[in-house]
Amino acid sequence: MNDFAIEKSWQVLQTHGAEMASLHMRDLFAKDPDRAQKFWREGAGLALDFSKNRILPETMTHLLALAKAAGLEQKRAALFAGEKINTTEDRAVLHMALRDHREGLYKVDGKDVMPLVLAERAKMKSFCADIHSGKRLGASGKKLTTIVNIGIGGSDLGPAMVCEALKPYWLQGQRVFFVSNVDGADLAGVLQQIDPETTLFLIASKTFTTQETMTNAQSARQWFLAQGRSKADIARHFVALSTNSQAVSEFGIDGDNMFQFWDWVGGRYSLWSAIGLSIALTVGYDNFEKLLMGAHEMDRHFQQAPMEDNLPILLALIAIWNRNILGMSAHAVLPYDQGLHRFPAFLQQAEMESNGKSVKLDGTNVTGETCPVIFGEPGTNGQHAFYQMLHQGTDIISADFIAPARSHYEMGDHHAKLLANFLAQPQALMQGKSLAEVKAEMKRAGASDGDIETIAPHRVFPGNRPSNAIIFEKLTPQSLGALIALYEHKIFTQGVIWQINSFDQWGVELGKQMAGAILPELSVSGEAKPKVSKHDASTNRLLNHLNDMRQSGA
Ligand code: G6Q
Repeated sequence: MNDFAIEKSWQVLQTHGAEMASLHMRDLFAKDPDRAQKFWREGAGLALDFSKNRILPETMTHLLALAKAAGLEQKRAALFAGEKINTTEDRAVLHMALRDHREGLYKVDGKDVMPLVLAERAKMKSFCADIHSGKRLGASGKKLTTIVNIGIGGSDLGPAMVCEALKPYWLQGQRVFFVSNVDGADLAGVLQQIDPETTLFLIASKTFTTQETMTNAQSARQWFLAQGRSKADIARHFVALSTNSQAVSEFGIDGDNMFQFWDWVGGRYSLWSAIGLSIALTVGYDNFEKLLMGAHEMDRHFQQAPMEDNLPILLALIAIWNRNILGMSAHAVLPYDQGLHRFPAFLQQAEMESNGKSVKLDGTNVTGETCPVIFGEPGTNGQHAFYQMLHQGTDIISADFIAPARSHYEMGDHHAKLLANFLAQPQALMQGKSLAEVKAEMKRAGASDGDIETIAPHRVFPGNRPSNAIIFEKLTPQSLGALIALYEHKIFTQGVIWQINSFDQWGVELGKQMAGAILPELSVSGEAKPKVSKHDASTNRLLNHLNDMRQSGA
């Protein structure tokens, strides 16, 4: 990393950005018949079309120079070598080891982590086999066919997203539920649907101290006992996925029923670890392995492909261009696949918790912008909701359109219609429709001159709105693994360029602390509480009013 070279690269990009401001992608496509070919890359079973961005080949040259100046290659090597790149927590970042099988490559403090990884994977495999074969039964001798994962954040979003995406692979008779919110509605809603005799609870928490998870876990245990089950039965129905063996044993789960992972697995990068047990139990261990293999293939691609052909790097650089040079503050993730309906929520955490930072690794403030707002919904639903703003809003929002060529649910022309929309939306965003075109179209349709004057401006689409398209053959465990890892490495690459630590999350602490202070002041079950005046006036007023309402039963 060379500060001077970085600064210079940013300047080159700013100048280039100003030159590009007046160009319209429509003209860029018209001028260059090879454009789609030039900005198309493939890797790990995925294809990326980034031609519908406001870029020229030299844009990519300048962006790649920035990545080089920021030391991306060295930092990537440090990541894979297990260096403690999460400096504020003094931790290595090695989720890639969880999807590899080769020993001797991933070391923390000089010690190979693979024997531990492989042993835990073997334990998960045999546990799944025992559950699925009925060798391990519930306390009353029934098969455990319902999985309830209790966890939040990284211990929920990844496995929940994957289980939804891999529904066509669910083992027959197997069901899975995810409980995350401390709002009792979440747990209550699941408890209504399950039978304690056939349910296996997975308490998924890296720290085993998280308020929401511990509250839900305690309540689930109470419910289980209240259903006529004994304390001795708990061992057959509760399993822990954690790094904290002491807290797990204090909760009453013994070592045999605990699956380990390690501090070098970040919460939002943990679905590949024991945190993925809900996935393995739902889709079968072999499919879980295929998910790991898909991600591993992307790891290899990220490590080995030249930077100019490297999917995660390209995706990151385009995002940097849109965010830092063209000033776009939001990015939409738009999967045209119902199975991926939780993918935007997953990425919302992965990207915003990782890169929503404003202090650099050296403790100084960042000077430009970092992570944009990430949001999204599956297509075509989003089209009937917020796409209006994507097409005609005052903010320009970049987007990733994601789609498989084939569906697991080929039914008549459903998938062709889905794909037609997947193709049309980015096309419309890119091309737009000018006032002259709108007027001509209205005239052809027989509109009066008066109508044309009043309505035409509302029907103009400025176009020139950027998007990437990511396609693959089918949503399988393997392609899903590759897709998730693509984004993980995109996030890493952006963090390197912004010079921030993508792997801590101090921003979630303050609210937690304050909630801890407020909790004792709240009426738990309608009991009277003294008036509170020690907070800011707004918090005092809200708290006192809530207590009044809780006490009066209103
Ligand atoms: C993820 C975050 C966060 C974490 C949850 C749950 O990277 O650290 O989302 O996963 O707060 O934490 P536990 O797994 O420790 O319960």
